[in-house]
Amino acid sequence: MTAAPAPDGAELRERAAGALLAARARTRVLTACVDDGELHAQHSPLMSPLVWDLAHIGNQEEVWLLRAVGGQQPLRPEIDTLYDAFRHARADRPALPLLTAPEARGYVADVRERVMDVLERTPLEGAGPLARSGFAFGMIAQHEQQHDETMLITHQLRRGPAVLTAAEPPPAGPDAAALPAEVLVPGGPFTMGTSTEPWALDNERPAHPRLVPAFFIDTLPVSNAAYLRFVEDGGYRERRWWHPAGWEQVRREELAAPLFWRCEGGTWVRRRFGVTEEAPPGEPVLHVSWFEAAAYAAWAGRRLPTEAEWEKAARHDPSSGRSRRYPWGDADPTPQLANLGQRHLRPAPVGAYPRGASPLGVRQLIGDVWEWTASDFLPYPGFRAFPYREYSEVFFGGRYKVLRGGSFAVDPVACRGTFRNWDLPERRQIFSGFRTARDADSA
Ligand code: AVJ
Ligand code: FE
Repeated sequence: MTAAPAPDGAELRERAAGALLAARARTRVLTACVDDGELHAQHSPLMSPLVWDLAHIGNQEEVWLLRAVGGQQPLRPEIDTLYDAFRHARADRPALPLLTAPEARGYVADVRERVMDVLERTPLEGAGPLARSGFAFGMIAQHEQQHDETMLITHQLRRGPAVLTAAEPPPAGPDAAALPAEVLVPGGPFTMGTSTEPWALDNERPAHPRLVPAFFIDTLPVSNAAYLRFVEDGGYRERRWWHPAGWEQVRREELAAPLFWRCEGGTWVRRRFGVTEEAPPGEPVLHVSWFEAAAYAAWAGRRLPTEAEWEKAARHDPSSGRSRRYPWGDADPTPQLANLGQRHLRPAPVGAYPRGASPLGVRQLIGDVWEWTASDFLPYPGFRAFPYREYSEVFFGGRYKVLRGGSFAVDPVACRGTFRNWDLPERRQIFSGFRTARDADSA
């Protein structure tokens, strides 16, 4: 790591307070732009009603910051099981006796007020493992931001006119058309994961060496235009491109294009936050499953990058041999470097954010779209569940595929070069896209 001075207690406290405040500002936008009745509606069986996410955010904050860190008694012990994600499947949550929207707002505000007192009084330097460096506060800010992305997915699934708006993302860089299609990442070891990033979650730890043979990776995420060639080449009608379970899904659900796409008089249009528009050719393809991403890659004579390849492309600095926090270096993301934080409600065109490129020139690894990798979600060597098994450990084992890099919908606090997301290979409501790779020795 660079020799930045370790932050002192006041700075850690300020960072934690800022992260909590930013998360709440976004939560407020996402839960205030529809009327309270609609907060109870279920827009898809894959998602909770927004009012569940809202109170769940407050409940997790109460459990970890008021009870575990602050040593306080439960405010409302009777609601814990309602907001335990492992107790009730998402599809069943609308039928629960949930807090009403005003009750949920009151609850999260009450929790937050008390949390700010706990933050004032908790020493963050030299504290126990939960509070050290503000970890528990950072974890809860990340949790809220993760649910803010989840709630944005619910908004995307919601029918009816648009209620959310945002500025357009920047265009592709002037050099975009001249970029090489792929970049060679030399073979050799690199450091994967982290033992030093203070708010990194358990599954990103510890830092460990990985040997990654030379490979080529796409300079840019796969665009709608490229994906459309697969669609129009009959990709969804040819079994040979598909994983058997993916092919079964294509047949069962009669899939022919990414989620939210529809063919209207020979033109593909897609619905995006209540607006129907032609899928912009230059934008990264969005709302594809792992099965679709892998099928496209097979059709293109390529494959998905492994998780280790993705992280090496994003973090390895060939000149120093060091793994950095982000593709551009160790500095925190800014609006000039990556499309994050729901500033824009869509990915930027492929080739945008030239300043965010990796040393080898790979672009848009952070932000825009979550990128499916070939890899199953598994623990790193030396993994220790912290602070609770249900954050990561119960998802290990091979049912879930890893996504990397974050989308336009995720806040910087929950996105970094080491951050690992995961989902089932059939899921397509998430803000997922991909890029492809190939072995360096494959002609
Ligand atoms: C890391 C995005 C898969 O939303 O299921 C939220 C994050 N964990 N509450 C999810 C999470 C507990 C998690 N993902
Ligand atoms: Fe949660």
